[in-house]
Amino acid sequence: MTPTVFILNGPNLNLLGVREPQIYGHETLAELRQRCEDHAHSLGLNIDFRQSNFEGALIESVHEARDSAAAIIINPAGFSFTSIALLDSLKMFDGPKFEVHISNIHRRESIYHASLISRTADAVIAGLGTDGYLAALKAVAERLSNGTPGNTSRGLQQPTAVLS
Ligand code: CA2
Repeated sequence: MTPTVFILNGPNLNLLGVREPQIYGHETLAELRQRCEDHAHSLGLNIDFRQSNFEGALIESVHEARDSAAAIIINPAGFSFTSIALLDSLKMFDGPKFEVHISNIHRRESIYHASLISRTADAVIAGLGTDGYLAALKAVAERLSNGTPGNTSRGLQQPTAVLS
């Protein structure tokens, strides 16, 4: 079965491509979604791409991912720096989880430096623009095919040979 990756986007990212293009670029969220879908299919993955401005809705998506997703890619946006509740929900997800930021949060004002979500993310990609989502998808595909933790029955096939 083709594994599904949840791609979750936090508050205000619905305005991608509309506001502050000097920071976030010109691509809209709909265009990004299409690019992610195409890239995922080329990697043998399905995606479920969501955006919400509501903390609880994002948390419920993470809960849903526990049963239906092999991995999570999340751009928590402003909730990165405030939401212990979102952090707690992600801790309950056993598969690979990658945090993506379009901008390089470490080069910005100090309020953007300390992501709570990074405490549970397997990896953080920041500053690659929206290509960071594609890089995360590639990393997910590699993780799942390597059989590293998180590759459960929901993931890709187990490797045919295991070196010891
Ligand atoms: O760089 C990122 O992806 C961020 O997660 C974006 C967040 C910001 O709080 C993080 O520090 C870094 C802000 C998202 C705001 O979304 C907008 C989208 C388009 C135009 C303006 C804001």
